[in-house]
Amino acid sequence: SADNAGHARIPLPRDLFQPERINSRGIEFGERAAVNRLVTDVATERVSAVPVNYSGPNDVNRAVTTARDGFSTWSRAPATERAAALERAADLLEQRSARFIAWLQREGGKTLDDCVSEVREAADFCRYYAAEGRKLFGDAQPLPGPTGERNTLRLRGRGVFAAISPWNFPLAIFMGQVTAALMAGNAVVAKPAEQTPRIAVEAVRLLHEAGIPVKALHLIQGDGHIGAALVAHRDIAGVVFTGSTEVARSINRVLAGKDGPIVPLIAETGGINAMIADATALPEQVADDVATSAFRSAGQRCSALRLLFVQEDVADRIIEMIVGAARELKIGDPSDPATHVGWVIDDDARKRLDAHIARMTREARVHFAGPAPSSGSFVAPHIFELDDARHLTEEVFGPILHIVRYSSSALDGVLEAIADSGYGLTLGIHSRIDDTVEAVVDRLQVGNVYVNRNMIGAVVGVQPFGGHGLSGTGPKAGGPHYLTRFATEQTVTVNTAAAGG
Ligand code: TXE
Repeated sequence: SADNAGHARIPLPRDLFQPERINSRGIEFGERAAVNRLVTDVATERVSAVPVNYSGPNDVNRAVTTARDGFSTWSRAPATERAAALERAADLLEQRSARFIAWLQREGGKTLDDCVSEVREAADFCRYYAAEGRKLFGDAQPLPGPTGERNTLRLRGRGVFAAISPWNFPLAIFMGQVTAALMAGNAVVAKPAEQTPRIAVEAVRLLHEAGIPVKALHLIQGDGHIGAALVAHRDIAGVVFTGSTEVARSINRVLAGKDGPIVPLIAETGGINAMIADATALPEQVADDVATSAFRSAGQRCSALRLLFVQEDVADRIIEMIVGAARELKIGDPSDPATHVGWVIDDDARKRLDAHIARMTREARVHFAGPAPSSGSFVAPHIFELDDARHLTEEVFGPILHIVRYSSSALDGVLEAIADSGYGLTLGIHSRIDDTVEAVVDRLQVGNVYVNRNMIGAVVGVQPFGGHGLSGTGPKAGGPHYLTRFATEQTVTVNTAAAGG
């Protein structure tokens, strides 16, 4: 389980509860009436309403049209200049980390550890894409060719990118999408999740301050309707989306139905992530890694473990130890440094998870049902045992672990069940038999595989992250191929003979 030692309770910035209109300064738009979003100050438990002006279709149109204008200048800025702006953004993020941590706690209900690592990840994205971008978007690459001509290849921005992000990493994913698109020379209209609007406002202000031209980066606010309107706009040249598989599909349909250019979609979506523990696994380590992978961040990570396959010879012992590890987790106020499991994002999420727990309690064997504070959007860790993995058909985005036993001769069936889900995001294997590990890695088309460790880890530039199939289109965020998908390639062939040498 996570170790929260060493963090102090971070005071909330004084202006945090000042109601603020999000359409100030012409940067962020909001033609429609303010929608009040209830947020809880974790320190005082005071609930207040923050007015957030949702954008309307005119705002979308104005943002995209202005961004198109911004694109013509920004796309011509030297790559070094674009990279320098991202590096300044990383510095500013670090200088203001306390403020961002407070916002992440307040809007996202995240624990201190999670907030600290999220701010770091956001800064890592800025620096990584800046460094990659300097290499990729510098001078045109000379290509070999016949004498009498000169061939070069260069990468250029596509135009205006729509960036649509989820609430579970409202700073890191938001910044990752936006900075990648900008580094590649695009202008961006970003739409954050409706659950976490203010973090996005802070992030956009910071990027403008770091040197991204106001015209090249716009923020609109609202729910899926406004996201759909953005995607449908005729001048959108690309879409980067992170969220549910269902919404990615609906974006695909909108793009497919549009007249005009073919618009690429870069999508990172969910998963029913599995872990396999065989009889050679180290039980203590499995228990610790399972508890971290399934329950940390209240299970609200796309990489989180949902389905553990444990070989029957060791199942009783391992399950008992996992229950022991789950019992140790402290659930409650995310601003308390001792807390391991904070809120789930909102009451709708809590209700959906409670309904799943009720169904599992009827249909499966209950190994653990943790206690949760009676008020607030809390969902306690739960552990269920199913007799067939196929009973879990959709991603359950919360601190709920499902376990299935398998016999030593049935590993093939386990791999089939995992493959049949159609998802391919993360996979854990605990085994000390190299051949087993190799065979599993080889058989399954899964984006990120974690061997003999927990499934938390998508360190930028170290563990590029993203999945296959129902889990997304690739390329991997924080990896060396990511920026290229935000760009078009241009080959220039010059007849050097005609030019006279
Ligand atoms: O997603 P939603 P959520 C996944 C995670 C889970 C989901 C949770 O696995 O499935 O994200 O995030 C907007 N047209 N990942 O609940 O509902 C919506 O307003 C256009 C995967 O936020 O799909 C929000 O801004 N936009 C992951 C965004 O889409 C629409 C990492 C996402 O909303 C829309 C993190 C529409 N029709 C989370 N409808 C990975 N694989 O890396 C909604 N939206």
